[in-house]
Amino acid sequence: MEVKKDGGGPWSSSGASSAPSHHACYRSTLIAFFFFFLVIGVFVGLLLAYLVQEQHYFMETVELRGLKYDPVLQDENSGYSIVLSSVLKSKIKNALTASSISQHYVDCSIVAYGNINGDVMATFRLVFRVSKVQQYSDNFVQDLLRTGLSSAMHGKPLEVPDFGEINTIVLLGASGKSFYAIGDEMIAKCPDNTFTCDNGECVTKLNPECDFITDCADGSDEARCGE
Ligand SMILES: [Ca+2]
Repeated sequence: MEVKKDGGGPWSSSGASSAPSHHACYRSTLIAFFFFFLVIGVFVGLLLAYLVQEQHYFMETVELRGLKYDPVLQDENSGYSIVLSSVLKSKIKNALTASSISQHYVDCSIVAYGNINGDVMATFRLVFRVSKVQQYSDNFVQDLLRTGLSSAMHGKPLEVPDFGEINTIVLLGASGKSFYAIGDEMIAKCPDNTFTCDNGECVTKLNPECDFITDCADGSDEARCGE
């Protein structure tokens, strides 16, 4: 009993003398708690921004040079439409699942087929699942497609069994002023009246070189202007 009293002495005496500071102590504890929860809140917010993923859609249009257009493509149950869609989807899927963002790729669906100078034009929708903080730009997705499709074609035509082959895939730019030609090295080059960027992009604007406006996604049209 006495030991306990002695032991408690210093503690209880200091506690008694600081009775007015009880409020200050209480307040600082409150403030500490407030900041603690604030930090936790910010942390959880950031974590959610990283973890919560949402779907992002990209629409891309390609010209399939060498593959003859047929109106039956408008019927999605026709053999031509089914075969071509499956070829395109599998090539696009392979291109994207082999890339750095494979775990974010969700799906590709063919939205429409059209006729461009007698060849097939296809519009497809890509779906990615990404967090709010890592949204992709159109250029980024086009770059992935270009690299993936180039390696899928391997400089050779892409076969569409029973219906023909695709010599060159022209990836039309989202901006409409530039595009990529992918495929056979000999055929898949930019048309004569366009400018070829280092990354293979074709710019349709007249004289894009050294006009102080970046026209190529890689900036190569403005890169060698001081020389
Ligand atoms: Ca330029």
